[in-house]
Amino acid sequence: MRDATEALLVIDVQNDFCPGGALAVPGGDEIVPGINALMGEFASVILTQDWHPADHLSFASQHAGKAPMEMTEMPYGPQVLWPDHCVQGSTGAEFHADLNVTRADLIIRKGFRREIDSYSAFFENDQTTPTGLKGYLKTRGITHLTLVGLATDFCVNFSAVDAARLGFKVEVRGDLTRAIDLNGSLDAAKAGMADAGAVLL
Ligand code: VGL
Ligand code: ZN
Repeated sequence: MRDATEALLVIDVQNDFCPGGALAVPGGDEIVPGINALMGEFASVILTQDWHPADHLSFASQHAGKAPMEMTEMPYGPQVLWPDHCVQGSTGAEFHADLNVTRADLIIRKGFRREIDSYSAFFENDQTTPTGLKGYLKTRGITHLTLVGLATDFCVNFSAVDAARLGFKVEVRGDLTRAIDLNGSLDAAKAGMADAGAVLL
């Protein structure tokens, strides 16, 4: 067992990001057994849950003439338009049925404001609106984070970069993530994590 300064942060292991889901990440379900096993090493396990209102502005369906995976401009910058996914209360928003959610100390939901998407577990996509996770971790004395989950190049990447910038020691277990890989996003994510000092194992 690792000590109390270390936590496992499990990003968005939800039905919609697994095969058969609305925004399926190839092999997204393959990582669940390994994540459950890794939970056994950590005293503290934190889960994130993508949690959008049905009319969320990251959905292509909210933009006339736009298709999923096209880009738009939001007040905070460029934004990928996604298929409707992880709608609050839907089956797609639930965690994968085999994920050991009982081990979670905290479940942090994100993306619940219609106007702002939120990839990172720490800040929404405007890069300034906090989720509160930083305060939770700091007040518990947690300084080291291991990240796993979905998707490597979006929510895991943004969470890892923000965590490293906030001063946490960050390791991403690449074998326990899977990527969307849209227009070079995986290579960009790897470079961005390395720049920020997040170690990709
Ligand atoms: C995610 C796209 C949209 C993720 C969430 O969990 O990586 N990607 N919403
Ligand atoms: Zn989302």
